[in-house]
Amino acid sequence: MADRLKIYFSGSIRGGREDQALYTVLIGHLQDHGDVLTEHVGDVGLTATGESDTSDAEIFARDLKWLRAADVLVAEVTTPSLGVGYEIALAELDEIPILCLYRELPDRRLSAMLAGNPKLVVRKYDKADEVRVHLDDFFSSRLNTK
Ligand code: 6K6
Repeated sequence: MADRLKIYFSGSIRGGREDQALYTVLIGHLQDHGDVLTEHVGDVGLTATGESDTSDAEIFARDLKWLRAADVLVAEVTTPSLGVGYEIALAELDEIPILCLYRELPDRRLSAMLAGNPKLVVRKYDKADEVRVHLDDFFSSRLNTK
């Protein structure tokens, strides 16, 4: 049997947890396509200002290792996050295929550094279930590039 894909899911943590419940749903959809290395991003117990048993240096080293091992990066980019932007840039440098998922909101506009980047696949959606189609397209068309 072929190895399951390793998927790095990026979503805001210290940038704000407004979309935490949505991340959980998206992670569930992603698990239909492979193993999500970063399931904790959807964890309701992980708050923007909360403490964790793991130091920032350990989080950085662990996440970097997972990112470098990933076959694909999928990022929810509606809530702006320095960490998510950083992970996208690293994945781009490592030539890991990247899908950015974005909800259009009246008071938000996606950074030009993502919206204008031809190396990224950026897909807009409204409800979480609409993402399934974007994931099907992305995983069927992009993954032979690595
Ligand atoms: C506990 C309380 C607050 O934060 C924690 C534990 N932090 C993290 N745990 C795991 N991954 C993290 C953590 N902080 C950032 N990341 C990584 O950066 C994740 O892979 C996210 O995709 C991204 C979020 O960055 P920020 O800048 O929004 O935190």
